[in-house]
Amino acid sequence: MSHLRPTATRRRFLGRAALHAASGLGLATIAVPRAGAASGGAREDAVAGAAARAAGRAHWPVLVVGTGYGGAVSALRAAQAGHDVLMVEMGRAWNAPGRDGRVFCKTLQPDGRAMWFRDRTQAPISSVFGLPVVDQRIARYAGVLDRVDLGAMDVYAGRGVGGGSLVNGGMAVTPKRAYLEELLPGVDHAALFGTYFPRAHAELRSATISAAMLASTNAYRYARVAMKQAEAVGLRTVRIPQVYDLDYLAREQAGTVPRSALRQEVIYGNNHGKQSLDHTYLAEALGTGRVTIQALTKVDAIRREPDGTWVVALTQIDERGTVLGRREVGCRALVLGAGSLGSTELLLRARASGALPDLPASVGEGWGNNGNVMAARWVNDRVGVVQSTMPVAAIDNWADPVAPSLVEITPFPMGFETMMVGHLAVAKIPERATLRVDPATDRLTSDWQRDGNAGAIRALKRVMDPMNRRFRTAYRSDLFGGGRIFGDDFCYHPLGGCLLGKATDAYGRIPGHAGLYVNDGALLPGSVGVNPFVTITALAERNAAEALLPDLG
Ligand code: FAE
Repeated sequence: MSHLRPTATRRRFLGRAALHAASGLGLATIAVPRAGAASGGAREDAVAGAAARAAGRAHWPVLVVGTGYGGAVSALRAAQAGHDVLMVEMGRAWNAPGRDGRVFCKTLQPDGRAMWFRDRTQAPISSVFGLPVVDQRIARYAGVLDRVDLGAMDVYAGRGVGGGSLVNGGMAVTPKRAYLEELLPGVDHAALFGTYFPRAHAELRSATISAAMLASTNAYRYARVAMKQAEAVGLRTVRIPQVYDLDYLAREQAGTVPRSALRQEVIYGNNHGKQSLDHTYLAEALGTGRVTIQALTKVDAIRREPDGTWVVALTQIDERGTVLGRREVGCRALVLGAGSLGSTELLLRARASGALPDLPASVGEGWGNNGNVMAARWVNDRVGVVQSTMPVAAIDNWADPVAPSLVEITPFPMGFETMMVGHLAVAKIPERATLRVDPATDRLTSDWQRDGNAGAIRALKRVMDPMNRRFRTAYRSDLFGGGRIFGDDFCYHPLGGCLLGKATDAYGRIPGHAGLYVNDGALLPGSVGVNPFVTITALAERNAAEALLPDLG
């Protein structure tokens, strides 16, 4: 077998098989066995191996923290260039079915699999028509969705092998080039848009729904109603790419395969159809035979030895949260892909503890919520009982000179006719906050202000008000608690904290800390104007190709 040069498809197949085998057996260490490789996962650098053995710890050429978009890209590209990679992920692998035969729990009847060590779910919507559709009692477990309290702003994040790709809405939107040029002046945008965005879309397997499918799929009636009303008031509507397999969705609609998008599944994971990272980048990375994923293992701290070796302190838990052990692992290159909050927190703690006192002063700065705000309208029209959870259409109001935004058309799949349509706005707002670790509570917090989203609300109102006026429809006030119309105190798109070209060089390297990289949403300055995972992926591809791989040699 070793004489074959595996194709990407074959690598993905091997990687998926390894994920299945490991999660079926309840193993936290996931790898495709490679002939001649050291057992137990630790594949040592020839030079650093002796020192690592003397220190009693494993040593890897490359260690990646987190298995989200940035981490997955970094691991795949390093492995393809011939480097052995350990990926450390605090969440579990999501591939083995539970006792009910499902990998992920039901959205409207959640259990411990729903949330990261909570006694109750904490869903974005607290009720509909006064029905408590969420916030149900659950067992404490290493569930797939986390809600991190940052003071005036809560942040949702995915936990598990695949990071945010496990829980997100799959919208794969390329930002406006002019806006990204404004945000990232030190980047070659011809290369980013000419090479790396297409590469990201291809690897993520995004596709745009055809006009015919959008027009004919019952489960997108809600999108058609909102598009028609938006167009009637002169707003521009667009179809947006998805990573959910649209062929699978068509088969769901035809009733020939088990339902996922048509069965209300999204924020607590999709049992079918979603081309999350464990089906794409991570499967391919594992399939190289050079990547080992250590799940249910958190990186608590990072430091550097005088000889330049990076050392991470790890805690491994089981799915119930029991600590199984703590240890240290060394590496030559340390890539932080723990997401905006995770990567920034590791750096803030390293600076505060004195482990890395010379980290740039700007670590923690430039954090934002990507102008996220949610609301819903009663649309006075039937929107359908069965609705696809995977949005494929939006109102593009970016040309608005007063309050630009992209307003996505989102479902409310309650299992009955609601006559309402949801909207998630991604608005251009200047508000940014600084992340810090609060010494009193020892928790990550921010100075985000409660009214920080006022501009995003204004942008969303400029889209929704004209439709309400024209169609005599109304905002819903029964979704976010307290009669509020806008869900403005939580976000899905945390960005920043370790900005490209400020806390790092133009490629995610931390200045003065050779071998330390940030390659995830922490690099982006609080806003990209669209849902961010394609941008995070494209930028990570660029940083891997133009900095990480040349540095690794
Ligand atoms: P991320 O995907 O968050 O991965 C970081 C990983 O690191 C996670 O698996 C963590 O568990 C892990 N981790 C963190 N700290 C540690 C540590 N100390 N030790 C070990 N592991 C650690 O980062 N974006 C879109 O573009 N389109 C959408 O439709 C969309 N919908 C969303 C819906 C929801 C409900 C949510 C929560 C997010 C959504 N997003 C969407 C946002 C998107 O998923 C997010 O921007 C990316 O996942 C961020 O990618 P990163 O690589 O930065």
